[in-house]
Amino acid sequence: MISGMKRTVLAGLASAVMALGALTAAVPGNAAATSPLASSSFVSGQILVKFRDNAAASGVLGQHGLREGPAVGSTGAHLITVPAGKELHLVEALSHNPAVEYAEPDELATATSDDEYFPRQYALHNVGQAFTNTAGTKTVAAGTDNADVDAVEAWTVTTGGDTRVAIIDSGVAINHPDISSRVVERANFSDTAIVVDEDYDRYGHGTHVAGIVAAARDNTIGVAGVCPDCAILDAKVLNDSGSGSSSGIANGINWAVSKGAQVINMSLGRRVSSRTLEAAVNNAWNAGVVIVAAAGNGGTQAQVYPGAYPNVIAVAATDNNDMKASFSTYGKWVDVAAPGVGVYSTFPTYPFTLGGQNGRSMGYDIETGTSMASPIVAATAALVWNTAAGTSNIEVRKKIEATANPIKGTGTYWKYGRVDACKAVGCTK
Ligand SMILES: [Ca+2]
Ligand SMILES: [Ca+2]
Ligand SMILES: [Ca+2]
Repeated sequence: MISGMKRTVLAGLASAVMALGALTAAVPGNAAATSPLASSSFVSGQILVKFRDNAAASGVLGQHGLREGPAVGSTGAHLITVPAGKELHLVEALSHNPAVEYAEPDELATATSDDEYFPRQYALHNVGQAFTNTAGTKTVAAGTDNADVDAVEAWTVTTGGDTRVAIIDSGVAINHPDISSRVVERANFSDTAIVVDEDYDRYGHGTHVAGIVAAARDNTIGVAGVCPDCAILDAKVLNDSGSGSSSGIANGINWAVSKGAQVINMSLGRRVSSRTLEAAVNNAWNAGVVIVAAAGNGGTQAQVYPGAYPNVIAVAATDNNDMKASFSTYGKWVDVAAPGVGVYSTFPTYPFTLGGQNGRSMGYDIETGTSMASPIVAATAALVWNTAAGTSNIEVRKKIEATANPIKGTGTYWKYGRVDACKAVGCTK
């Protein structure tokens, strides 16, 4: 009877956990005509034009249905408002006019991050860019300016200061050039035997979640984490197929607390509550840890644990237009939202289960789910720990919830809004 119950528990958890990480249908698969590079490299809705004779400006612009705009300092160029999507077309047309010395897009040269895939990380910095997956076989259609958590702006205040974030998941790949160096401690509570290094994450989920939190920023390769100077505590509780037990997860939580975790992320869950899991969560909260978990991918209001426990921040998923993802679990019990559709991050550099299931590339690729939204919030909590509000887990949680952007659906799909890292750390935009 005991073993039978155990099997039931394991099966329930496995399906729920698989569902959190294994969604593909929500990523738009249609190839858009827009070149991802072109659309990601300049500011939408404006171009720069310098006239040979400013007296001709009004007439030339009028031919294209445009109006004069303000001078850009003493450069002689003017900033002209144009319809979004027409920037390159109008630059081309105006360049051929003899009265125009030059016309160019307003290129984005912000001090953001030189990481190869950073322009695809709309969750951190959304300029309305479209982008593809690593293989170039799927396009995520252009989103909306600033449907993001403003991580770049938040970094002007803090980049994390070695704050310890525990990733309770399928493990973090060893020897990954963009995330492994951020892992300060690791332990295995899953039923996977670790024989060689690759056994630490053959599923791929934990490596992706860890990269969302703390991938190395500004090292030219890969992606940048929301909290790029955070330290990762890698608690492997899920096996190669993404399933784990309540006892394993509880042990992972206890270990994380003992290792000084200030934030715990759990991109996992199931419909059935566990008194052991809840006790571990409450002990961690009482020890001062901020605890964040995925709301689930059921597309219903059904509560998922551990996210539904009062001491856990439950996170729903939005897309690059600040709309609720269709698959995201929602409801008044869900606390906040964060981007969770087509989120770029690290994957193992060797074959892994999610790669085969969802067609993801080795090294780096997109993944979709509330599993991807949760670590964005966990990383934001880690950033807040490095500010004046970082006096206790109560204050950090309060700051994240109070500064969330009340996007459409707030009050229905989630209580507080889509998390805003910039406002959470008190930066100015
Ligand atoms: Ca932004
Ligand atoms: Ca990087
Ligand atoms: Ca909760």
